[in-house]
Amino acid sequence: MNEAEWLEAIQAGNRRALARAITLIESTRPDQRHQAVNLVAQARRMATSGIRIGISGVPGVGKSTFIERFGLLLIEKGHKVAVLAVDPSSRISGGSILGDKVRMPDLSAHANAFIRPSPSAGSLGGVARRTHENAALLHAAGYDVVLIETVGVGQSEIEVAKMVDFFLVLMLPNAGDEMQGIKRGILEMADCLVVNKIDQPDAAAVNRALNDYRSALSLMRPRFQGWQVPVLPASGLQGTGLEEVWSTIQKHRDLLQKSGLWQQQRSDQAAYWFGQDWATALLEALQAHPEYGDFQQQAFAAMQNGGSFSDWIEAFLGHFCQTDHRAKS
Ligand SMILES: Nc1nc2c(ncn2[C@@H]2O[C@H](COP(=O)(O)OP(=O)(O)O)[C@@H](O)[C@H]2O)c(=O)[nH]1
Ligand SMILES: [Mg+2]
Repeated sequence: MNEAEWLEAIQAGNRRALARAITLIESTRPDQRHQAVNLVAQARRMATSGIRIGISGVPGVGKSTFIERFGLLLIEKGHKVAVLAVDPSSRISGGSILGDKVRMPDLSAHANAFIRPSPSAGSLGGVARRTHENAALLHAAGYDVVLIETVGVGQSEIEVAKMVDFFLVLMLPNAGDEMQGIKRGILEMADCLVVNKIDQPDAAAVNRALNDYRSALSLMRPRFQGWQVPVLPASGLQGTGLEEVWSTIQKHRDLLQKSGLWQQQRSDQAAYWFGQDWATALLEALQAHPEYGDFQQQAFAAMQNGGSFSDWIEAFLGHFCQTDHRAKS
């Protein structure tokens, strides 16, 4: 089966073809990586509609619960929903697959939903890249909404923000008192903030949190002109506030599409991930060269004796790039 036929099968709803493609994407073998990049590039050309939504927040804030209710609501509206996760700790805990499916029992059982746990192999960069590629594939497979859950700790949020059209951040109501401690970085990335678990009894804390976040955000420069980041109350458990979140996402999309920023953000992101693949593939190709290790050791030894780093980089490029180039032409 060539790539075009493979994608045709995926588009036609063949789950085995989709599963095989995801296995390919999650492979770390260089030849399979290269094929995966081809497949994803074609998938991206085929599926130009669809939306990717990142959902972040500290562990326990209610992301998985929210995603289950939100996903079911979107299916009711006629969408097909896929859920992916970026959790670099899933290799250590090992429980992410089971955990997410157990936490989303109704969604994972639904014919119009597809849930894929975090790839567990490799670095955060590798995990994120594969999630980004899986999202493109899932759009091609007809899952027009892809929800990406990420643990709210540092770098993984930044990676997810680079692969989504809309970045949603869940907060707890009682965190309002700790506004000082909230990382400015996450507010800067958010397209919408949700104060979750408003079903819990302390209504005063909810209102305080809503006000605190609204005033904090009003002091910040908007990421997109004309978009003031909304702060919405919700309860993922009870399903309240979810309609408002969805209409906010649609408003955001309309605004960005009108100004061309939607397409701009997409192509910036595609260029970023291409750069990651490109750099990894080049490095792997160089490292596969039989003299690579010796050369690096020589450079290291020379540097210990006062050698110049840039001289060695120059020497490296001369040896591995120009000689190879000349040999081929
Ligand atoms: N009261 C209340 N509890 C919730 C809500 N959403 C989630 N929870 C509970 O909070 C805990 C963590 O939820 P989970 O969705 O796994 O959080 P995650 O770690 O952010 O994915 C679970 O015990 C949920 O039942 C909510 O809206 N209200
Ligand atoms: Mg979760």
